[in-house]
Amino acid sequence: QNEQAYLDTLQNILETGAVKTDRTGTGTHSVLGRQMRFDMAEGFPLLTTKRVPFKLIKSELLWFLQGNTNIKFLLENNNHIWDEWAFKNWIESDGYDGPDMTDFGRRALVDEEFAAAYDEQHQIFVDKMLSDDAFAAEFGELGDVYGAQWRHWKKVQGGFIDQIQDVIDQIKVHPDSRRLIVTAWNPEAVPTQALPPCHALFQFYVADGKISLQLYQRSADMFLGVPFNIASYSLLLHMVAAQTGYEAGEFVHTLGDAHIYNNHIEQVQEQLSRPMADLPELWLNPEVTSIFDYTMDDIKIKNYHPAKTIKAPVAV
Ligand code: UFP
Repeated sequence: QNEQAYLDTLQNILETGAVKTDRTGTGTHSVLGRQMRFDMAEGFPLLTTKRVPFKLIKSELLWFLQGNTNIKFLLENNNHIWDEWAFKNWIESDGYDGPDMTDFGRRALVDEEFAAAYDEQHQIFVDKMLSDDAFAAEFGELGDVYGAQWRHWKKVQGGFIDQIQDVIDQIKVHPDSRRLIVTAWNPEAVPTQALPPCHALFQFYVADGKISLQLYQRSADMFLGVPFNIASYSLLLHMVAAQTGYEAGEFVHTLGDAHIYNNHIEQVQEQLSRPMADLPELWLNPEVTSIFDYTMDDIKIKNYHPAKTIKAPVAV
């Protein structure tokens, strides 16, 4: 089944990956160029060999689709995956007068006392974000992230491009087009981006009454990031399928630098030793008539019976 493609890629990277240093200083086993295919007819590819938190995937994708680049919406949904980037805005500002938080990601991993101080400041940050609109507008804003590139791509001559609306319109009018592309990669923005887009470009493809999606992901943290990315783009595929009248076909996941961090190896081995269960099913509310109108309650996963979570440190 589908999940095997993911497990095989993990195994292959462990066996053949080059030992490679990286930006975070953690070190990886890495390969260039791998591809995994997920056929939506086999079930929704939310991994079963460890629990993947679908709620976070759902709220993040809705956030992207809103064109929203302020983490307040995520916090309201108890989603903390983008917190660090906004937290950094705050601690580097004049308004911050707490203890020094420079390089907090790395220090929190190695220094317990610092980690406790960080947790405290992080909690203060989250509380302020949720209770103070002006604070949220100032420090919750991430700027050039997916929501901006997908929905408000800045034109050189002024004005914006809504790539998601445009691609959906194109799918409806020219389903056989070979230009059904959305790009997040903007070379002009890269030098000033804290995290240049990992999922850089994707393309839709229609044949035999089915719509498929291929993603080019330039950099892939196979253990922590990729299980999210697979589910997120499979969900997007289902939503676009529902809004264009096609059946959801395949999600084709093409990876650039596909790596396993050195501090994830035991976790990967644990996961590889686990049996797979049947994949769950996705339910989308059929009454929603625009891709921009889905809410948290319009998207549900059914019959998800994963093995338990496997914890691992995030490389920052
Ligand atoms: N990463 C993912 N998927 C994502 C995301 C990040 O795998 O959706 F946002 C990982 C890839 C890499 C790191 O390990 O985050 C980004 O670092 P870099 O920019 O150096 O590639």
